[in-house]
Amino acid sequence: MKYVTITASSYEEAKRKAENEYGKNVRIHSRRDYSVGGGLFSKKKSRCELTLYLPERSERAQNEKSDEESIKEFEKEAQTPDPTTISLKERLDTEIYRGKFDESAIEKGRRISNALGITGELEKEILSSLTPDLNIPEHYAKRLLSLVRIERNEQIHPKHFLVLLGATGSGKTTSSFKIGSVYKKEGFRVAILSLDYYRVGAFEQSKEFSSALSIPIENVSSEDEFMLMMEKYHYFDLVIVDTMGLSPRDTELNLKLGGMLSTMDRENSHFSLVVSSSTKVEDLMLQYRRYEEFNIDSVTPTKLDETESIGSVLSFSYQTKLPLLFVTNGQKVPEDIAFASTPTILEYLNGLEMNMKRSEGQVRK
Ligand SMILES: Nc1nc2c(ncn2[C@@H]2O[C@H](COP(=O)(O)OP(=O)(O)OP(=O)(O)O)[C@@H](O)[C@H]2O)c(=O)[nH]1
Ligand SMILES: [Mg+2]
Repeated sequence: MKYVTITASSYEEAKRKAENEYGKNVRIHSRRDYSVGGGLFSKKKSRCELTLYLPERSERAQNEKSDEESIKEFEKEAQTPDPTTISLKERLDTEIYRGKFDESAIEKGRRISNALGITGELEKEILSSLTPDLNIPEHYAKRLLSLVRIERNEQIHPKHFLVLLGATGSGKTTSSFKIGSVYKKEGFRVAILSLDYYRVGAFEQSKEFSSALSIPIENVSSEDEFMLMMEKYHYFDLVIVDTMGLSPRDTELNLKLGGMLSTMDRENSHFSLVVSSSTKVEDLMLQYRRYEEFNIDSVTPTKLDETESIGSVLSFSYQTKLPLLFVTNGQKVPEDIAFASTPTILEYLNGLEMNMKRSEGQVRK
């Protein structure tokens, strides 16, 4: 018996060389994957070294069948599994093992994720695209931005009704006036219907915004009134519906909100979930589940000025497949709002140094 080694740029190439040289039934004893080069001016090259076991002629004849079997067995072990049948994490681990990624690239990526608060599926998707030859922060940012979904169509051509839902204090009322002003400036006729009737003082505050911004507001407390008001503002371009925060305890109130919203023409309505940006992903998911039955269409993150990074909202948006509609970044009504956009998001990816041009369209301060 005899051992020889064959080296090539990939396993497949090495195996092909071995078979050309020693015949189809060549027996692979072991395999080693490694990289060479990778200095300042050259990329790393991957190599695969196969050690072959060459039986003596007589032994080879006897073992012909078992050679074939052992090759098959080896191949089963050595090949990367079918990517469609394994999880992202397994694929990443396997590809690190095979030398396609090096661990330092992934480690750098993980550090960026931690700094930005990017987690879950979004993080895995970004990390799986990192290779050592890339400028990691720049590639991270580009990949991240390419995965963020933005509700452009609704921004430009809003449906007749825009319903703002979300936890108590998330910023629904202030956002409804901010959004109303954005479209009013574009020449839209805008009205607000407030379903926040039950709280003392809530409507008074809204009335003040209403007269300051010349956006009519109506207080609605029953399904009949709601239908009447939808009819009254039928000829307006945009009717924003400001709702009360669902209460985990007050089921009667929740049913009432559900009842009123169920009277809406869903085809002409867009439902956006208003969330505070400083909320953890797990808590955002809880909020989402509470409102899931309403078939939410988008997410509007608020209070960007109060958070270090927009990461948890982006992870949430990716996980739930909810595109971003607006973002708000301050208490000033109507100024502190912008359409969600790539430049706006870039502005809030603190800690990420990028060679990316920050273009116009940032959140107005
Ligand atoms: N810093 C900051 N504060 C905000 C922002 N948006 C809203 N707020 C503040 O958050 C508080 C709650 O805002 P509201 O608009 O009343 O929230 P809401 O969702 O209507 O609250 P409920 O009606 O009680 O459910 C107010 O003090 C707002 O000024 C923002 O973008 N940044
Ligand atoms: Mg409110």
